[in-house]
Amino acid sequence: MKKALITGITGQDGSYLSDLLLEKDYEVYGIIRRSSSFNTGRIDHVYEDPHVPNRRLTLMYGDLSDSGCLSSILNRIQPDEVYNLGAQSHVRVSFDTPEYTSDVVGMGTIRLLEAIRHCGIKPKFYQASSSEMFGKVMEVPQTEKTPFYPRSPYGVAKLFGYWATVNYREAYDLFACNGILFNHESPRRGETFVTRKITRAAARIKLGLQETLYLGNLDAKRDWGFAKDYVEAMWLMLQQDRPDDYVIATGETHSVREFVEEVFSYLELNWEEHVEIDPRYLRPTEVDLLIGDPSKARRQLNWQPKVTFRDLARIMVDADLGLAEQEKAAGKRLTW
Ligand code: NAP
Ligand code: F7E
Repeated sequence: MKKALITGITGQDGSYLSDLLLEKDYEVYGIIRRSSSFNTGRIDHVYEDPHVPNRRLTLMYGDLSDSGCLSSILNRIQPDEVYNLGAQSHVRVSFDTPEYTSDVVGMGTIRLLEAIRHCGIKPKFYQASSSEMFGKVMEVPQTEKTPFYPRSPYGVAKLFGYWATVNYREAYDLFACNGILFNHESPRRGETFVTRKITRAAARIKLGLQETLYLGNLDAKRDWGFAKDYVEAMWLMLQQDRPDDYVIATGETHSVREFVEEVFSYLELNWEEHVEIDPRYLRPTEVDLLIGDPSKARRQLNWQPKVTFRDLARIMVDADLGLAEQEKAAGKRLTW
């Protein structure tokens, strides 16, 4: 039975990846942070679903800012595969906490790679690289060969992690891959990322729980896919004969305004009556346009996205309508 170690297991992607790996009969080990409130909401279903053998999921406390804990976890588990998904992943917040973001996202990757290098075996390594590294894009669409131009402390730190991964592959012959993933969303998406913020608010507006949605730049364009499709690409990268880097995207781009229109029209609401612009949500430097070219992943991994832009919006709205109905019945705000 293969063993996988996941940093960031409590996040959107960590939860979908652990579902996938458990289905594939892996023993899954996840690093979680100590928190003053519960932070395992996205993986609790593993323990509740009688069809999922939860004894194969083990959670351990740790942090990407603590090299000692990373080494001892690696030495103890001796995993076959390591997925580095842990991050302060919010771009806007990275302008408020640039040093912390760089430490966890950039240095955290080096700490984990060093722990791998010294753990006595050579696990395969997946690095959660990001389309934010393309930033002020030098080419449209973006491919594995497009030069980088990050526009935020988050993007800069991800670029450090990207190159660290390439360097450890070349210097130490590690099976290390960068997945350059474009934005991917789901009902498990954090509520402060724009798609979920929109679907969550629109569902609450529909049920009369909220009146207004405050947003920032409606003109930004993103290549949005479905998170469940994207974690499959992570796993596929580590099943190849050779380590490599891959763009994972849909090849389509839409503005934030288009996403708002899609969601509100599905709910038969007029978005212009509910959306207001709040400059607090603007960024000092913006990434205006992202659109990825996933043809290498299609060719070499036989991967392609299954969920369209419209279906993604609908999957998220349907889930958030369910949550809003529960909130209405409970008379208070809920998560999940
Ligand atoms: P997410 O929902 O924000 O999850 C981030 C995870 O990292 C959470 O489990 C979080 O723990 C953990 N974490 C935060 N700080 C940590 C630290 N100091 N040490 C250890 N773990 C820490 O992010 P996601 O959307 O699942 O994304 C997964 C990864 O892919 C991230 O690295 C992100 O930057 C990258 N990425 C995401 C996208 C996207 O569109 N989603 C695209 C490209 C790349 P808590 O639950 O305790 O906060
Ligand atoms: O913003 C605009 C905002 O925060 C998307 C992370 O997963 O994907 C994500 O980063 C766009 C931006 O995602 C609001 O200015 C307008 O142009 O949902 P987001 P992101 O910054 O693209 C990449 C690939 C990652 O790697 C990251 O980890 O939407 N926008 N109004 C807004 N954004 C937010 N959050 N909130 C607003 O009110």
